[in-house]
Amino acid sequence: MNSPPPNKILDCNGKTLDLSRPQVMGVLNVTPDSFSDGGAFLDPGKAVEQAQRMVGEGAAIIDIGGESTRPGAQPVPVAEELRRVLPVIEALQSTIPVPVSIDTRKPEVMRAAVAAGAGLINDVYALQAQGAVATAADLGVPVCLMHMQGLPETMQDNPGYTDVVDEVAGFLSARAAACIAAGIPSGRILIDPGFGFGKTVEHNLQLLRHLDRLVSQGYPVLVGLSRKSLIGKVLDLPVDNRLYPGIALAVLAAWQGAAVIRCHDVRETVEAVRMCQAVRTVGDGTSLAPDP
Ligand code: YH5
Repeated sequence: MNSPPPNKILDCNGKTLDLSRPQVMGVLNVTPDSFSDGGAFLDPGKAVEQAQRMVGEGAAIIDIGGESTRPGAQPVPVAEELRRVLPVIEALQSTIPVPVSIDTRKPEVMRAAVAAGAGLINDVYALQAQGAVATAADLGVPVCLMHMQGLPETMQDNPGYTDVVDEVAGFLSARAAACIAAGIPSGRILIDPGFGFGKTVEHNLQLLRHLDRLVSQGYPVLVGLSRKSLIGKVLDLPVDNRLYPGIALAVLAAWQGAAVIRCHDVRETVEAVRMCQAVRTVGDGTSLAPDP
């Protein structure tokens, strides 16, 4: 019998993220204007409670962002972003066993967040801000590079691609190459097609339909589909009623080999992704499925 491939364990500032099987990233918003939680977790005590609940439900990493990427959202000054995220990261560092990822584009926030214990940099600007690549290289934590067309203010105005899958794949491999050139080891890079960031419904569906092409680039692929407008647009559902279709999309991503599923509804997503993985791996010696 063939032995399974070696475990892909990422060192996230002393905590581990095991990417030998698909994992769930729980979203913790600490912005007062976030899309779907309405700033409910601005209080660090509440944020910690919510993060602990998500870990109990099976989240392997918790994502914290202090700046909204909502179209038209006001830019947040560094000091305000730090005020939002640092108390939460500090509190979580000692209370949860899983890594915290910091969703930011600002090198100053990356530095302070990692000093406070954050273990992964999740940058929807793919480290394109001045000094961001060098900072991430210096900090030595894994990075997630996301694709976005345009900027949040205008990205949904008229997104256009000749071939969305080719263009997103090309952008991500170029950003990965820039990171490697700056000294970030390839084993510390994750890539993300950026669902909803400068894409029409059709673009988003194409990217998910062909996610295996991104997976075949060799970097772990992270996807964020949970509660997003593409679900609202396909099914005409408000943000509060997007759980089941969001699970369907998470399964389609995991089925094609996505490594990390970023979501708000951790318990449901973990169950779905584990079930999906049981089917994917049946017979290979790593399966969770019971023996016949
Ligand atoms: C992502 O895909 N997304 S913030 C609109 C919604 C609901 C949720 C209208 N940060 C991603 O979650 N980081 C965000 O309903 C992300 N990948 C990575 N790596 C947007 C969001 C959301 C937007």
